[in-house]
Amino acid sequence: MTCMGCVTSIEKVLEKIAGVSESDISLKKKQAKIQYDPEKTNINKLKEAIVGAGFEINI
Ligand SMILES: [Cu+2]
Repeated sequence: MTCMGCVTSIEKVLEKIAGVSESDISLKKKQAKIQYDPEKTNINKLKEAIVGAGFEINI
């Protein structure tokens, strides 16, 4: 993740996932804060979506 384009891409991917209420991605820190409903989704699904979009993620 190196620019605002990447940030926007990841946010769009996350927004499409059912249960995600908020995503706050920091380019500087290379961190994403994601609020989600654990009954509707889980961290593995979020991870798969981000990896599927072509990004690396460490949880
Ligand atoms: Cu980029």
